[in-house]
Amino acid sequence: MIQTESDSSKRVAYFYNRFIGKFHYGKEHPMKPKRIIMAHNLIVNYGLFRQMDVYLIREAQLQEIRKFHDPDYIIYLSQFMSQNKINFVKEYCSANNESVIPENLLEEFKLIIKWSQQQKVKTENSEFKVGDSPDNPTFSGLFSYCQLSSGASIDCAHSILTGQADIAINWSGGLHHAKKKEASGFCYINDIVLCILELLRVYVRVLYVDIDCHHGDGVEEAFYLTNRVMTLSFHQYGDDFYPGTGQLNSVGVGVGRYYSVNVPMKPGMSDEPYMEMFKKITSRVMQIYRPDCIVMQCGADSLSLDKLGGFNLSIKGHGACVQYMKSFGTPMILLGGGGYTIQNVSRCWAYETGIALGQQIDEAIPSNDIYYDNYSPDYLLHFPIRQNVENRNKTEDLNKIVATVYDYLSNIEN
Ligand code: V1P
Ligand code: CA
Ligand code: ZN
Repeated sequence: MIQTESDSSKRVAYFYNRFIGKFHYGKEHPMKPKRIIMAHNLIVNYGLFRQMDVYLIREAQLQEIRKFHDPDYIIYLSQFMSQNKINFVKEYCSANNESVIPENLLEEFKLIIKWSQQQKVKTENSEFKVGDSPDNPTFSGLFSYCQLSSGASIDCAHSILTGQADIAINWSGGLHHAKKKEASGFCYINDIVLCILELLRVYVRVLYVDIDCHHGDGVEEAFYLTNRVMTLSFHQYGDDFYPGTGQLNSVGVGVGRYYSVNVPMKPGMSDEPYMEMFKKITSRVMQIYRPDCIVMQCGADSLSLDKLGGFNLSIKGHGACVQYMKSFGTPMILLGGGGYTIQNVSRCWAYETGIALGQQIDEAIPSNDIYYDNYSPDYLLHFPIRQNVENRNKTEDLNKIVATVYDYLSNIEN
């Protein structure tokens, strides 16, 4: 392991709970929570966890989720809480033995009871359609999965706000498509919005940077009308690529005008042109916006060979974006997101955990890793990217995008 920076003194908070990896969207579904366990195992076996403060992820409480989501939508989703938990709560509350319930959970438990009673009525004529589309199936413990993913992102915000960490990491977060009362694109609860809302209790300006191959529509929509959050998404766009939003001219509305930045690109983007775009745009954004904190969604479906995304980035190229944002020295939260070739996702997030710590991890995958076989045939950290892939973005088109973004940003008063 090589120390890459003199300032490896950054305090890093890392949030993990192995239960996250146990949830299952279904056999044919591309989203595999198991990749979070795989990334964690690499992080442990590379010895990175010893240099971080490792925290157990807790479930976000219903009141916390309500800071963004519609109460009826939460009631609807909470029916997919694990049956064990509901039985446990009912048992204690019906025995009127509230003292047995830990005090900090009492209010939460009372709400669950109240809501589970209302549930039947609410779900029978529900306007919510979770489970109707293959993208957002219902599965056992779905709501607990959402609570864990968002509990960690909220706690990332707390660890930054209390000064306990300079960088906080939640690879089980980054679910950027969830809307106030709608699940979409594999996302049900928007942990990122909840995290940013927590930061806004203290900070004046938060910058959101999204390098997932898809447009960060849920986060953009949540903050479209405000100048206290600037959202910046790099994504594949066109030919019906999901979700179809994130055009260059979607810039925000009202006081939020020019605080939404979109960088739509065609398939085939490789490290060099991607990094050039990324640096040109983020450097100008940092100079003009001067955020108090950066929240970065590190979706790994922008890597080469992803099953859904069409970009052609290497892990080094993806990680260079994280390194570049870190170099500004602003407090930062790193979240996961998409990523569908799971052995590359775990490689990528282990590498980026190293970047957060200022450590360049070894090229050889640790042989004691229980997922070692997944890294065949080379058992190396960096996988070979697709060769002979055409980058369908012309240099002049990319330059035009940068010029237009600069033009939009020039409307922001310094
Ligand atoms: O394209 C669609 C649906 C079908 N249209 C009517 C819309 N859905 C995509 C969703 C991609 C979500 C990406 C999430 C993230 O940004 C953040 C976690 O990475 C989709 C695709 C696709 N190729 O784009 N769904 C599926 N594939 C899918 C395939 C098999 C089973 C279930 C869903
Ligand atoms: Ca994106
Ligand atoms: Zn994605």
